[in-house]
Amino acid sequence: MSSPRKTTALRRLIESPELTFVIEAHNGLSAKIATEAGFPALWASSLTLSAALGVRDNNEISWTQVAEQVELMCDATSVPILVDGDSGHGDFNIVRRLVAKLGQRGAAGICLEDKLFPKTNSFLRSEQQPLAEAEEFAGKLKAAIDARPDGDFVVIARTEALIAGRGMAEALRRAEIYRQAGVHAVVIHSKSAKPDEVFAFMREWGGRLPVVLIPTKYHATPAAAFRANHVSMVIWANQLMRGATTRMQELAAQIRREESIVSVEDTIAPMAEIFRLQGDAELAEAEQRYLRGGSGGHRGIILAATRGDLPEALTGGAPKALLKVGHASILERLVTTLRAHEVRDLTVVAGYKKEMIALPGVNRIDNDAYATTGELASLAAALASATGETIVAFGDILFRGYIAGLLLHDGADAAIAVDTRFRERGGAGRSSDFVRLKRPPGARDYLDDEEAWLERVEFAAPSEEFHGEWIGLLKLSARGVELAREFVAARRADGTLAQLQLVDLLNHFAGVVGVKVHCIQGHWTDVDSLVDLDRAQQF
Ligand code: SPV
Ligand code: MG
Repeated sequence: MSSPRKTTALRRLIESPELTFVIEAHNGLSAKIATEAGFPALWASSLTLSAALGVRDNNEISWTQVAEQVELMCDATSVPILVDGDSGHGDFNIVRRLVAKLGQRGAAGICLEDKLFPKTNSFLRSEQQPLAEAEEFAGKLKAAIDARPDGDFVVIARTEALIAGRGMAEALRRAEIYRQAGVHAVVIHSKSAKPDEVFAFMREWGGRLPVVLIPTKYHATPAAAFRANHVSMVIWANQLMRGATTRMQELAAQIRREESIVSVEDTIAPMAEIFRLQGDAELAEAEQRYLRGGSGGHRGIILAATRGDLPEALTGGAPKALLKVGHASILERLVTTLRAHEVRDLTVVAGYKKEMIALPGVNRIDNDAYATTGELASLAAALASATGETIVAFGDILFRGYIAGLLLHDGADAAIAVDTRFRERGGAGRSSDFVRLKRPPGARDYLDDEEAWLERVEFAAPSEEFHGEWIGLLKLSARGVELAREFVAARRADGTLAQLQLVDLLNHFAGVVGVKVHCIQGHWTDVDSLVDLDRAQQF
């Protein structure tokens, strides 16, 4: 069954005996967010549309600008949009054009208020707001109804009589005149902190037409009270804009103060979420359809074949990558982090208890010789089918998402992340993959604005000769993948593949194409020991 037209959908919501909640949106992004939250219709608010554009709610944006914004919002959502038409942006003739054009651009209805043009927001200098003469305003409503692009396009009349201090009798008189003009519903607007006056209106009105409320000021009213008073629709008219404003103010101040984005990075929507909301997945799919060889996203390989050295009691006989850190396993966390950075085609190389490794949408390749081979043999298994840019991660590491981003945005054929604060990591006498850089670090730590290149990496105890610790994350460009494949083939041929690790590949790359190093300071952990596990739980 095809879904009804948006106009029909809005009309059904208005006329249904059920209470409908509608929320404000002010651009395509907020329209998508509100739709995903489940709102069955949206309010294109004059206040928030104008605020989003940095101007006042005094008809400072023209009706054609409103129509442009509304069109983008309609494109962004599958639910109907009720447009705040203010006082109509002019006389009956302008109202006709406004309604026709909004309809052409995908709006499902309009709400017109009985003020003059230009109008002022209802909560500013309310008592001084001049009202239109009711009969003349009724003419605009009739013009709107006659100009509708289809018979279900909703026309709602809003009376500002209570806002302007003209009293209940005047509000009722006006609402009745507008009903007789043929509208589908009325809005009774109020600036009272309590719903008493709008509910008094409801009782006097007696259900002659559906009633819509905008409880910005009487915001504490529970939903049950709206239902008990037979309200048809409640519009939350500005909350998304106000929430976004608060968060933007906090973020801007924090970033300015800290001169860094490192502490905000994980508190804001990942880039991948923005891309998702923009509908990039559809474009990637269209590229596959319309562009020869089109590709979407990066590839990722997670090496999780070995058993590791943690006691069996801890791993419960499961592979180390399945160890729970908080509510999710290390592997699940890795997959989530990589996916947030557009790593779509993910392969886990499994070995020990391989059948336990099963994650939705993640490929598994086995290295059945995991007990007698090293990391390079596991990588070789996955490289056999890999093409294009690929990120490789050890299956026992956790890192902040931005680190994957650093590597994926680097054009080098091989790029790794190296922690220059490795001396602060516990475990005296521990061994790890320590790194020497081609150019020794300066007085301050290496920061990521200085280019750094790998001289060599070795599994060793920490010492003065090293500048950092490789965290177990490597990005290879498409050419890097080819070079790695060649290296693997040569080592297979000379019989050394089984004994080699990823550091051997890195040292080979350092000699032939160079390995770009991104220096970080903490923000990661691996799980090699009980100490590490404890650290990971706190991570
Ligand atoms: C709007 O959201 O623009 C409205 C409601 O018209 S109010 O701000 O209360 O006037
Ligand atoms: Mg408005």
